[in-house]
Amino acid sequence: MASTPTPLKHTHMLSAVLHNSYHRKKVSLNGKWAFVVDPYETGYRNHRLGIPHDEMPLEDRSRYYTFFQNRKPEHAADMVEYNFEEAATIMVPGDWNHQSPEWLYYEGGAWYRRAFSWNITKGRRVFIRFEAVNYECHVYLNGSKVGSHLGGFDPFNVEVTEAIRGGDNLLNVYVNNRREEEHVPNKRTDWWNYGGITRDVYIMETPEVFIDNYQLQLDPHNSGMVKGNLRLSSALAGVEVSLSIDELDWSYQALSDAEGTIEFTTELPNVDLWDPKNPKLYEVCFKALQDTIVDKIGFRTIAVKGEDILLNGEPIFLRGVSCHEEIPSGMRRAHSVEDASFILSSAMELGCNFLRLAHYPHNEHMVRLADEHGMLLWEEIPVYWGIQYENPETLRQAEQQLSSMVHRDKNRASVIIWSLANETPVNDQRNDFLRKLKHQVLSIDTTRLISAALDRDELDYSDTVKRQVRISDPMAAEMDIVSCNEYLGWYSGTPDQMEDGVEWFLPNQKPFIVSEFGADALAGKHGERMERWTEEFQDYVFEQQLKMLEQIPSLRGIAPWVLFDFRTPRRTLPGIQDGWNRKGLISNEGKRKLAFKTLKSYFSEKILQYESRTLKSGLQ
Ligand code: GCB
Repeated sequence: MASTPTPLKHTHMLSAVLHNSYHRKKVSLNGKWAFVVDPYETGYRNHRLGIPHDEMPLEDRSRYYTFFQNRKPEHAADMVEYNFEEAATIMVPGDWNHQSPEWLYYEGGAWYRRAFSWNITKGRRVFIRFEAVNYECHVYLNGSKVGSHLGGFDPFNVEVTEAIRGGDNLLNVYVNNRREEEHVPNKRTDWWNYGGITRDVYIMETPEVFIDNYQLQLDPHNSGMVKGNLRLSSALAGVEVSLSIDELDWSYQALSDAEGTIEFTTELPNVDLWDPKNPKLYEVCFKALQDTIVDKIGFRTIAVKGEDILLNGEPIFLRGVSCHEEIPSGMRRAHSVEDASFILSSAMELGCNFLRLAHYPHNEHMVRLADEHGMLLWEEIPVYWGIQYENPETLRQAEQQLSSMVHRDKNRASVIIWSLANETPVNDQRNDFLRKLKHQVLSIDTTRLISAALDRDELDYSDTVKRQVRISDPMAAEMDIVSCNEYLGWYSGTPDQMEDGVEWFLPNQKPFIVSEFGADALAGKHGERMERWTEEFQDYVFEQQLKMLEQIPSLRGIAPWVLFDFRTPRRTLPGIQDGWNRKGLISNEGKRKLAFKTLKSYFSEKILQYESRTLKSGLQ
C-alpha cells in the first residue's frame, strides 16, 4: 500500500528568547557535518504509516528504525540501511544547494549529524541555538528529541540541559525545505528556496536563572528619557537587576516583580545620539544574580509627523535599495559577517542610508553591521503574495517569525521600520491577518515605525490624460508609513509613457515610500532605450521613475528593486534570465549596470538637498 506523507503541523514553541545571544559566550558547532539527502523521508517517517517516527505510539517505535538512533551493525548479519560515517559532508552554516551540483535544485528532507564533546558544569543550563534553518527542523541529541521548529529565517533555541552528556555527544538534525501552502512563505515566491542549516549553530551555557530578554530604547514621546524592560528566565520576585553604561556614568537598579520582570522609564542624560553620520554605540551592561550580559546599543528616536519621517527630531529622506540575502556570484545564501559586509558596502557605494532587507529576516550579522555603519533598515517577514490568510496555522507561523525578528532586533538603532507583508491581496481575511501582526509588533516594541509593501491600482486612462495611480488598500491608513511596490514602466506600460507625468492619489498626511520599482536588464546587453532587457531600457525606467517620484510631495524614501541580480526559478527566459531575476543594479558577476550610476547621482543630489534643509543638525 502506498503511503502519502501527512503534512506536519506540530512544532514545539521554544520558550527561551536568549536575547543578545550574539554577545553570549558560546561554543560554535559550525564546520563540517555528515549529510544524508533523504528525498523519500525514509529516516524520518514510518514508510507504511507515513507519520514521523517521533509521533508514532511508543510501543511501535522500536520496531522501526530512524536515522536519529545512529545505529551501527553489531554483527555482520545486522541490517542498518544508513551510515553517517560514510555519508557525504557539508559545511554548516550554508545552504545545501550550492555545495554540490546534485543538490542545486534539491527541495526535501535531509539529515545532518555532528559529534561534539562537552564538559558539564553543575548548575548551568545548556542551549543549542540555530540562527536559521530552512524550513522544518527537528533536533535530536543522543537519540532523544529535544526540539523542533518551523520557519526559514528566524532563530530558535533548544534547551539540552537534560539531554547533554559529559564527554561525547551526537547531534542529529533533520531539515526539510519542501514548500507548503500553509507555510510562510508558501509555494510561490520570486526567489530560490535555499535549504538547510543556513546560519550559525552554537551551544550556550547560562546560569540556572538568566536574563532572557530586555529592551532599552529612547522614549520616542519623552525627550531625554529612556524606556526599558527586562525579563528573567524564571518568574522570580525580588531579584536585584541592574543596568549600567559606564561611558555615561549612568546606572539603574530595580527589583523584579512576581513575573520576574522589571519595566521603567528614566532619564538618560548626555547621550550622543546615533544617526547615519554618527553611529555611536554604547556598551550597556545588564546584571541579575549570576548572569551578566553586555550589549552595544545606539540611542535615537524615530517618529513620523505629518508627511515627515523624523530621526532624532529631524526630517530625513530614505535613500535606499532593496536586497536579498544572497551572494549571487556563489549562487548561495549569505551567512557570514563578510557576506553581510559585502552587501552593505555595495549599498553604501550607491550612496544609500537605507536598506530594505527583503523579504524575510536577514542574518543578525547584517543588523549589527548596520548599527556600526549607520545604515537605516527596514526588516520584514515573508508574508508574501497569496499565503493562506484564512489558516490559523499560517497565522501562527507568521506571528512566530515576526515575534522572533522583533525580539532579536528590538535594541538595534539601525532598525527603524518593521514591515508586516509584501504585495498581499486586499480582502477581509488578509486585512485581519495584518492587523493581528501589527498588534503583535506593538505588544513587543512601540519605539519603531510600522509599514508593509502594498500594491497600488491604476485608474483607466487614455493617451490624452495623465496616468493616475492610487493606493486604495484600507491597510494604508493603519500604517505609520505608506509604502507600495509600483512597477510603472516595467510591468505596467513602458517608460516613454511616463513622459507626460503621473498623478498620484495617496493617503493624506502620511510619509510615502516606494518600496520597489525596477526593470530587468542583462548586464552587457546594450541597445535602444526602448529595447526591453537592455541596460539602456532599465536606465530609462530609472530616469523616468526618479523624475516622476520627485513630483510626489509626500515622498520620503525609495528602495528600488534590487541591489543584485538574484536566483529565482520562476524566471526562465533563455539567454536573458536563465533562472535569474535581472532587476539587479549590479549583475550576478558584480558588474554595475547603467542604472547604478543614475541612482547614485540621484542620491548625491538628495544628500545636497537635505543637507541644506537640515543645516542645523547636519545631514542624516
Ligand atoms: C515584486 C516582489 C519581488 C519580485 C519583484 C519582481 O513586487 O515584491 O519579490 O522579485 O516584484 O521582480 O517582479
